[in-house]
Amino acid sequence: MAAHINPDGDTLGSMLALGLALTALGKDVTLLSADGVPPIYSFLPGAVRIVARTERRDFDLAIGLDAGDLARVGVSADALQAAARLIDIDHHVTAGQFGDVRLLDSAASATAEIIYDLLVALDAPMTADIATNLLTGVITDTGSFRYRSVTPRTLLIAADLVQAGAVPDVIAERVFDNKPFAAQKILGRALENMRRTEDGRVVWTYVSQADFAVTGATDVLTEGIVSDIRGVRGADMALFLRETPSGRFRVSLRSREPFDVSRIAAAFGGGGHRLAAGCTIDGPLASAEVRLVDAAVRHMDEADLPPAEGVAPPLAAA
Ligand SMILES: [Mn+2]
Repeated sequence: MAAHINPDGDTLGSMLALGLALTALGKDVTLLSADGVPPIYSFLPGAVRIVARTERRDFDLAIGLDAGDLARVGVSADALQAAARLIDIDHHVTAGQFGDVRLLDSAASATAEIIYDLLVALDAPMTADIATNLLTGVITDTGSFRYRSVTPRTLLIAADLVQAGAVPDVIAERVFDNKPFAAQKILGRALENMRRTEDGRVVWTYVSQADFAVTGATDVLTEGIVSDIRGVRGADMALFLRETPSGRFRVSLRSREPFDVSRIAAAFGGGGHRLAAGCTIDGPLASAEVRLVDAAVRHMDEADLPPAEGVAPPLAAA
């Protein structure tokens, strides 16, 4: 079975939980993650069994987890497609769904919730190791139970996983309080460079190649910064630009409802979801900022007229 590229806690936790359960049921299981296991997830029980690729093409069954579409499992896509049967398990219900069997549930806060249901249905024993993997998936995909996707069911499942031996503070410490020094230093640069529109509704920042050089950070270590930026009071949209060695800018966009950053990203050849999207834009910085912020302000003005039905007015900037 395979996780998606640039793996997160949900895809890895879901794969490991199902992998451990199927192994306990006597199955010969291969665990694939094209981009390996990020250091913050190396504590997940069973993580040492994950390999980046396989030459085997003789699998009876293949499972893609949390992937959105088959291409997102990366190099292992071939091995999955060669299997006698392919299953897609996901809480992203997208146009890219694949496989002979599809276990898709957009009401699940994480793929880990679906795996939990599956293990209950299989009557598989809920060990502490399996529970730790599943709870990590739920915690990371719900922003520690802060997102709108969290339902009473999410919390009931989490309670059961803790009952089974998962320890929330251990997971939190390994995942959240485990940042490389350089990641905190590049965050400092991003906070230093932060700007906002006069009304405060669009906040943006950048890090330059010089910032990367001085801090020793790489692009991967900037993950999460855009969400910190969006946490500014009164901000409905956050934009984060990172300069590439060729002088272009990778951009991450985040918004609150009713604003749809995927439309702004699409205007620059990128894509994503309503509240989280990305694109790449030509430099230099000053012109990239102007074009992006203009597009963001225009989108907000359009979204404000007429006000979307059933949506609470944005909080007033204080
Ligand atoms: Mn997920």
